[in-house]
Amino acid sequence: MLNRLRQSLSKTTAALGGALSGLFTRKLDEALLQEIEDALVSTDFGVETSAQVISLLRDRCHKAGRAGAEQWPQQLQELLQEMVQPCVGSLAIPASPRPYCILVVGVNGSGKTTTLAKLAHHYQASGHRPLLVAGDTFRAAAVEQLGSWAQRLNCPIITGAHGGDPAALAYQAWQQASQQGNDVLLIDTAGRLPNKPNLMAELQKLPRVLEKLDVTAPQQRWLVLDGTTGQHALRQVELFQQAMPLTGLIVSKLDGSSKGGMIVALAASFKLPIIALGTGEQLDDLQPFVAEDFAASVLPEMGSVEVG
Ligand SMILES: Nc1nc2c(ncn2[C@@H]2O[C@H](COP(=O)(O)OP(=O)(O)OP(=O)(O)O)[C@@H](O)[C@H]2O)c(=O)[nH]1
Ligand SMILES: [Mg+2]
Repeated sequence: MLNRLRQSLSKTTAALGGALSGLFTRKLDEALLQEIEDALVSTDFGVETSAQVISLLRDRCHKAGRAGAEQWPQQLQELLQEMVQPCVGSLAIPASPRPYCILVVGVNGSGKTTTLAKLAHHYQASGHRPLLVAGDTFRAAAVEQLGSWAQRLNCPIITGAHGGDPAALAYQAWQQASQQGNDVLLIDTAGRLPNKPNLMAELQKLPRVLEKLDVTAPQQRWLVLDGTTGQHALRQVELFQQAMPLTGLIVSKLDGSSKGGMIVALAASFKLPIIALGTGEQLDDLQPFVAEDFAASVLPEMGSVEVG
């Protein structure tokens, strides 16, 4: 599992390892702390989170005395693990209510539809009976894209008229799921810029309509973030959160040129659960977020470093 995560995140996590390479054998002092901070900023930790990490690392290593100065890479790894630990989310679905509604939102192209297919695959494999909802009714290609995943998954899908109201479709899907015994409703939505009020108003209508059927629906509102967008993701979280209280984040495309620091920045800035990580375009490229594995893959193979 760790190897798999390491492998999938290898490009992402190599970024910090690369930026820190050459520093591991040095003892910690203020000059080195500055260089570590630069490495963090350059790998998408962002200015604020980098400063926070450095301040915590300084205190921690200081407390550990001489050993602290030498073992700073281990201290840094533990620190990163502790920072992301409170944000470890879960894909697990409680025993009730039924259907359990998961709404997926995000900007254009962030990976929503692909993530939804991966979620359907995951829930099928864990014994659930998902129903896909093609809530991106504006582009025929979007409906076709989800439809072809549904076919591959042999998973039922509900689609509406082109340009139809996504909220009305979700309402209809909830009723169908409840009649036909589908326990998980996976609702796709059109990509949207969160600074466009009319698009956000349309998104807000979806939970309002579902609440009429079940006051607790949709139980999950997950924002899918493209892992390669770095610090821009933080602004997206803020804006989507203003429109609709989010219950979790999924970071996609971590197999690409992303730099893992944004995950730590997300954890430090929002305290929202990180539900899973997308690490490719295939159905099983969705990994649970495990703090220890993440920290281990961000700073790999330090055990062998000799401090001089
Ligand atoms: N490498 C990689 N590509 C991904 C991942 N997730 C999605 N993609 C690709 O990113 C592109 C956009 O993915 P979609 O799932 O269509 O994104 P979307 O958010 O539904 O896009 P819109 O509906 O247009 O807003 C597609 O080419 C996907 O195959 C991932 O984890 N890794
Ligand atoms: Mg889509």
